[in-house]
Amino acid sequence: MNDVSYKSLSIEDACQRLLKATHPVIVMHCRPDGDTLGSAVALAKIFGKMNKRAICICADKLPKRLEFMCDGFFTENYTITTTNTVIAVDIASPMQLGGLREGLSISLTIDHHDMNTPFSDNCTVPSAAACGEVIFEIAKRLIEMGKIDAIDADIAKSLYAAISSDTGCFKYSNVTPKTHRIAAELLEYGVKGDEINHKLFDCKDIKQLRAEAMALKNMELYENGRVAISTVTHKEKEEAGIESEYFETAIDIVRSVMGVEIAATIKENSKGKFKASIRSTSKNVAEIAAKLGGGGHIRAAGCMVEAESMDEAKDKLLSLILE
Ligand SMILES: [Mn+2]
Repeated sequence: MNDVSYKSLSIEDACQRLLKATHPVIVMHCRPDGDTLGSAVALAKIFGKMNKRAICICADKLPKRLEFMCDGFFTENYTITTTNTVIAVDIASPMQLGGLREGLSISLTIDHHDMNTPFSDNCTVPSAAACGEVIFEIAKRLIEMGKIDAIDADIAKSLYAAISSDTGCFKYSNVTPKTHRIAAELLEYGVKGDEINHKLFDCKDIKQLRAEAMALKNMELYENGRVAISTVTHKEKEEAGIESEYFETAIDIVRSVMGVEIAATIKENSKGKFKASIRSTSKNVAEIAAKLGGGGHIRAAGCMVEAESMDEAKDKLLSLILE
């Protein structure tokens, strides 16, 4: 992949690429979230308006809580040939293609991450809170070009879910006035925001709640309560019968403790593989993650911690946080 320079595309360029696409296959990032799924499904619906049948694929299984967003476009049974135009959404680096990394020829990536490792020609809008905002801009441009008639309630629903998902229900620091303007417009198209937000944020699988309870039970505070770290070992997960996917929101419990400025969780994904998620209200945690070979945003980052035991992983991370 070295020595290849990929083009940065404008919204207009991206639209031109979409118009030329044949048998579109839309790829989501591994460990899919609401933004990658909502963006992919919205784009598939936009293709539908241009009489192209698109499918949405992912290296990993969809978490149960997001299944309501699929609308029949997500599939696990597919073959990709040279006649398919492959488009990636919400993917910042080739790593995030997961098991699909080998053998996929991606024509276009539509994304919003500021720190990225390009792996195809890409239309990236770092000011967008969610990839869903970029897809919205693309839909608006396609309307101006006369290529689709409108953003209907069905497309609007997917875009709204994507944006709400990546902004934590419009409450993270990535939210801009424009985010709200787009969301307001989507509501005008008939989206039931309350229903979507209930499904995304208020209703949790019992396993997810048990995972959050475990995160709280295992949480320890340092530095007079300014740092909180919670751990869960492979053994603990197995004994509780809770799979890794249910621990995605455990970090939110840890960071919700009053006074905590830096929150982290360390999950032992499989034996000896320690995955850390770090959140901060002040310190640059992307730098901490980078020291361990990971990355992310200033306030939200992640990495793998090389260690023989959970205690060692925790000590390593804690000493970097306290530096
Ligand atoms: Mn996103």
